[in-house]
Amino acid sequence: KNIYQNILKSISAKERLLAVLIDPDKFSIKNTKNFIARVNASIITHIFVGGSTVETGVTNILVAKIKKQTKLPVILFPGDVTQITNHADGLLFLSLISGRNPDYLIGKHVESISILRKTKLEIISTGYILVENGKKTAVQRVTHTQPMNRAAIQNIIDTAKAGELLGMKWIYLEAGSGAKHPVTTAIINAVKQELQIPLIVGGGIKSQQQLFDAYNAGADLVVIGTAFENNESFFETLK
Ligand code: 1GP
Repeated sequence: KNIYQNILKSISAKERLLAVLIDPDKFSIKNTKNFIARVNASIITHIFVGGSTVETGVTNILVAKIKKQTKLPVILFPGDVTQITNHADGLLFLSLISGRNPDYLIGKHVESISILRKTKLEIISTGYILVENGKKTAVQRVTHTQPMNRAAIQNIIDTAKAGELLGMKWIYLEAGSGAKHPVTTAIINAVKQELQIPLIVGGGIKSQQQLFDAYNAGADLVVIGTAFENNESFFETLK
């Protein structure tokens, strides 16, 4: 437990954090043992589980199976209330502050409380900012919101800062799963300079170079999903 406090400690010790994102919708549950063994042997520090569209009940079974194979913190990254399970350690309580859809700003959160009350999950308030990446993403489709223009850097900075001032524990700059272009280093750098809270970056990061670029620009925690799904040897290439 104490996921967030441990993250703050790691960041002050200048450690770089890396989360693998497992999307239950794209993941074969039979592969869990083998996949998590590779995660355990890699530089990955956190496991995120979630997706934009996941069949009800699948996340619960998958997370229980993952927890049996690893000591790494397992954190839900839910696209919907149905993905909440007490088998995980924590939950990103995501408010999509780049969009103007009340359901994803506060509505789903209110809906989730009766479920969260029955869990012991560590809830981590997260300002979630979708940045345009060159193609339409699942987040955009499901939430009916527009991503932020990648050229409008000041607007992205101001959105992140507003999230911090609302009391969010960290900001997640998201290009979307399978993004053509990751969030640019210029955006990461500009947002990082403005924030006192940690910065998560994800979406479209497929190489060690892109990972380093994100860290060097100021990302505290990077999230990678697709590159691990498509190429399991990617685990070994990261050092
Ligand atoms: C998506 O940021 C995550 O929510 C990870 O994206 O699948 O492109 O690595 P990728």
